[in-house]
Amino acid sequence: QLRRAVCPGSFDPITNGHLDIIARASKLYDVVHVAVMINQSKKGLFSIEERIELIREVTAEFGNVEVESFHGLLVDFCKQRDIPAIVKGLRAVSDFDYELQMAQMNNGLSGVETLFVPTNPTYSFLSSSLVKEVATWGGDVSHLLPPAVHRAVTERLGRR
Ligand code: COD
Repeated sequence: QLRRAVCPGSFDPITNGHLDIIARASKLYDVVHVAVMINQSKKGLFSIEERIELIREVTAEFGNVEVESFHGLLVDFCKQRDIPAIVKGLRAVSDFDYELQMAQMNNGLSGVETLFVPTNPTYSFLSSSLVKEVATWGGDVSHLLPPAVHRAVTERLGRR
């Protein structure tokens, strides 16, 4: 039986921080599912389809990553695909409170386990929202994004 895990998120857009966690998970598991969770109340810079396309492009080299979107609870995504583990990156203590709550809630709902991978310190300050803010005002974010994603962000926000 294949060992599966999921890396969930909004990925609006995927950053080098996300990619680092997915790459590390892909070495630990046979199949890594990347779940782009749909949150209607958050209007993104990229559509769900665009996010999936970008993630597929930058994870293709790993060879064992499957990307799809999901509307609903993460535990239901896991149940439907027989996924026993959620892999999350932890950036700082500021992430910890909320991540612990979600991990305990998800475990209580369905028994799914959450594994935390410590973020590569190079990316510990990195989030999709900060990237978007800095890029909006013309700041250089090229070192924080895979090249294909950087191109997409520059195109979407316009060159300055
Ligand atoms: N370094 C390492 N890891 C990182 C970095 C970084 N710089 N940035 C992000 N990550 C990792 C973190 O593990 C993070 O959780 C994940 O990537 C996704 O990040 P984002 O910002 O794209 O996604 P979020 O925080 O919006 O994702 C939240 C979820 C979508 C996972 C959560 O809301 C969820 O599970 N929603 C589904 C509905 C549900 O089941 N709700 C009940 C939860 S108990």
